Amino acid sequence: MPNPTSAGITIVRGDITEQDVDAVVNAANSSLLGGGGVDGAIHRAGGPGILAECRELRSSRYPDGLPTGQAVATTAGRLAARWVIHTVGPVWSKSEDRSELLASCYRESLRVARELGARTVAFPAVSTGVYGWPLEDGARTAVGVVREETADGGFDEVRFVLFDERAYGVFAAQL
Ligand code: AR6
Repeated sequence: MPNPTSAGITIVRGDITEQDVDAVVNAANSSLLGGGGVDGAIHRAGGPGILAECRELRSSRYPDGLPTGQAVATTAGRLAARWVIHTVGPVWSKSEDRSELLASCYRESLRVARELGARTVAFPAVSTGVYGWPLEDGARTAVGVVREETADGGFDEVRFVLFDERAYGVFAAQL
């Protein structure tokens, strides 16, 4: 069971593909055509329908790819969730502060979730894997934005799903 904290924000150690929520967020890349980590797991578990919708989005709304910090939804194929919200996190940079782009991923994903009418949303720790974002900093941004965005009570639950014990501990400390 997710561990309830304040204002409908919960954390759980587990796999994002197994979450029984209205919408799961994918840590995608601009191509929207899949990759490793969360992205690979979501496409594997959800099946080819998600990729087909992503290809359609590429040829219609995002011919140059989904820009970093933005979010867009597809249906969720075989996942328990109804929707996948794909967002593109920034690659960590030592020389440039890209925190606002990371904050934007959480904010935009929740904006899309609201538009869809999703009441429960699960997030992975965006950018903290392949994209190299330091976990503590990523968790601070994630928790800060989600707190702000859920303050009006627009969601029943926003769940952070952390794949390993260390990430779970870091998010738990932030909450
Ligand atoms: N469920 C929950 N969390 C997971 C899962 C899972 N199944 N698998 C990994 N994590 P990453 P990014 C954790 O690399 O850094 C892809 O190739 C992982 O431990 O998935 O935003 C995309 O196509 C880490 O803490 O996403 C992009 O090219 C966190 O999820 C690129 O990686 C995010 O790791 C995006 O990189």
